[in-house]
Amino acid sequence: MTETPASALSRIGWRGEIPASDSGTDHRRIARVVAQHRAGYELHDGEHAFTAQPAPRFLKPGIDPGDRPAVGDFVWISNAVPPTIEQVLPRRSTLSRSAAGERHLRQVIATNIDTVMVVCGLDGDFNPARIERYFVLIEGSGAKAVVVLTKADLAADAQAMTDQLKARMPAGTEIHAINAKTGFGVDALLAHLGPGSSTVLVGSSGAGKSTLTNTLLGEARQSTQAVRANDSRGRHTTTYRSLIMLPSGGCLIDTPGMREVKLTGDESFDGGQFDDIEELAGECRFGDCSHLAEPSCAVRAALDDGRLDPERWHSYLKLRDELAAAAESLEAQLRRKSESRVLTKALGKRLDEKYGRH
Ligand SMILES: Nc1nc2c(ncn2[C@@H]2O[C@H](COP(=O)(O)OP(=O)(O)O)[C@@H](O)[C@H]2O)c(=O)[nH]1
Ligand SMILES: [Mg+2]
Ligand SMILES: [Zn+2]
Repeated sequence: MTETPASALSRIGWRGEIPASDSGTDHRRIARVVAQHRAGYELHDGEHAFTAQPAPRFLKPGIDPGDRPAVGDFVWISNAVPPTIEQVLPRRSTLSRSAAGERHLRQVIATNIDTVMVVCGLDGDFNPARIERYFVLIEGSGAKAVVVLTKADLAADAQAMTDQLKARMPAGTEIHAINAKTGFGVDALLAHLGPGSSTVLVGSSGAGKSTLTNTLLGEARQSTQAVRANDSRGRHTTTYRSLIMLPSGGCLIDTPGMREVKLTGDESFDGGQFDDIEELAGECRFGDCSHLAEPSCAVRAALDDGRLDPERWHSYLKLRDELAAAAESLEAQLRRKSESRVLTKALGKRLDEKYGRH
């Protein structure tokens, strides 16, 4: 097979120079991971879709799941049969969350994306606290967060809900109310979906991510399903993440709904999302003010006179505590890992001494 031309790579969201293959092996080329299945990876080189297997080192049990190829990755492929993913190219952004379960492992949602669209329905799905939570998750990803409010046609007053959210989010947050089915309002999203761009859709199941994907595609490629009437919940019709090339030139990653938006511990509030609250807390008389009963508490004063929305305050407290707990468990996990690496090394050394190096 021949090398992938730059024009084809740009169709799959590649920007800039094509790096030289560094290992000196012949017949290596770049492709992008468009989907991951139990049986292997689906890739695209801008011209053709094909399947590939990960190199054996990606399958070792000890490897950080975050280091395995993920949807959105640009990878070096060898032309073995079947083709093998030899190497993951450096990522320009990575969106991860903490995987469900007790072992706090990070799960990569998508890589090399420019924009994360947080999709939320203006029906019973509408939940500003959840959107705030997504923003914390996205903060350190390297991508820009945009809010897409779907089902504007179902809301009694879509504008009022949009304004309510706008008041709560950081100044300058892009919020678009749309009808994902008819495409009303979708033009405003196209600025993020041009050639060379990559966007991932996140949000609850039933929010309208696949409907929006189909509308942008102009065809019903992603299957969609009606939400339950009583709680607006979806039924997880989309079962795996997949990267799709749009007629507008950009790449779009549709994802299954997330039941849980768990922080990984790597996030921070440095993105400025809660600057106003942190500024208020800095004005309290006591540096370690708990904002519960101390005199001259600037936070309570702001809550009392309505400058600070109590829901936003609670959401901040919750996320702050959760972030601290996640950071602690992430650190413990990394410590355990480095300890076990030291132990494995020590064991290897003892065996070498006993039996000699093979
Ligand atoms: N009325 C209306 N229905 C929508 C809109 N967006 C999605 N839906 C419906 O909501 C249901 C769930 O949509 P789907 O795209 O499968 O959600 P996903 O789980 O986020 O991919 C489907 O029945 C869609 O037709 C919208 O903007 N307006
Ligand atoms: Mg879907
Ligand atoms: Zn205080």
